Amino acid sequence: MNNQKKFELYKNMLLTRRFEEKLTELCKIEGKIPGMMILCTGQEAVAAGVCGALEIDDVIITNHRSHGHLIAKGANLKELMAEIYGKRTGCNKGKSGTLHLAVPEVNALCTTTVVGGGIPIAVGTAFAQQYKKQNQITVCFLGNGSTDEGSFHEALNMAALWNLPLITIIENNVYAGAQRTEEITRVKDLADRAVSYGIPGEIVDGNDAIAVYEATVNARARCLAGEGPILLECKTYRWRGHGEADHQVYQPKDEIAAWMSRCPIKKLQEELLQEQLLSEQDILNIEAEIVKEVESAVQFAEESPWPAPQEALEDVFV
Ligand SMILES: Cc1ncc(C[n+]2csc(CCOP(=O)(O)OP(=O)(O)O)c2C)c(N)n1
Repeated sequence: MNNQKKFELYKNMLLTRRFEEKLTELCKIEGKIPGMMILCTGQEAVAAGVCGALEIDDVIITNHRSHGHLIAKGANLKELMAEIYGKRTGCNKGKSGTLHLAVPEVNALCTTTVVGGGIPIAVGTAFAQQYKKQNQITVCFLGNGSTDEGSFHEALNMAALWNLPLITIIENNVYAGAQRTEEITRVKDLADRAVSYGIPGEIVDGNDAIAVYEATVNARARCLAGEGPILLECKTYRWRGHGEADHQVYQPKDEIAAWMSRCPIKKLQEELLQEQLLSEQDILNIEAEIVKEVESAVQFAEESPWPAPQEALEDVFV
């Protein structure tokens, strides 16, 4: 992996972290951000590593924990922030809010909050890519909870049977809502579920952006070689609650602390320092640049107009 890519992964993770930290502040100020707020804090290495291995033409289909995926795929930060505010300048003209974001310019086609709802859509886009002989693949991001849905099993079976260019990323962050994985399934490693469909399933350290990147590069090459789908289970942890209104009473404090000590951003930062690819001063400069970028996204969103009521039915199927 070249040094440029390592910087890119680092910056991407940091940008997502600072963007979401800003969202945690904003959603506590009444009237700033409407609706539920779901963050991927602690899981940034999965988003950066996977999307860092993709080309812009590759499609991603994501779920309710999508900010990191969209930022890493190259979404415009100002338009993303404006959308989360519900403003007309947002990437979906203020109609999606945070939970249904789509950024078609970078082929982030769909965020669905229906658990397990993304994978049948991803089978559709992967089928189209194969049918049209496009040199592109589809990536579907799912939480561990979605692997207990029927849609997951039907879709993977079909993708396997048709040899589709599909990478399924399971972000196993230990919980689905307030339930631990072991309360829901006896399967310890969700990557094992791939065996049922005759496709490979790999376990990846989801807090190691470089490991995630390399696994995705290999998986993508496999898809493009026509060898069919693959499942990657990225083992990670969500630092925050299911949503920002969740007080995490069911998450043991020492468990959270143990995973926080394995922060994916700190990990890569230490590696870059050790390899002398970054200096302490570079870290301060990158940090300042990112904080500025987030602040200007907030300013853009604040200053943007609300959509007019008569625009409510534009660009939607009714
Ligand atoms: C079909 C369906 N069932 C239930 C819900 C309610 N729900 C929203 S998120 C969630 C938990 C999802 O857990 P997981 O897939 O592991 O993703 P995570 O939130 O951990 O990233 C549930 C049950 C839903 N949105 N859709």
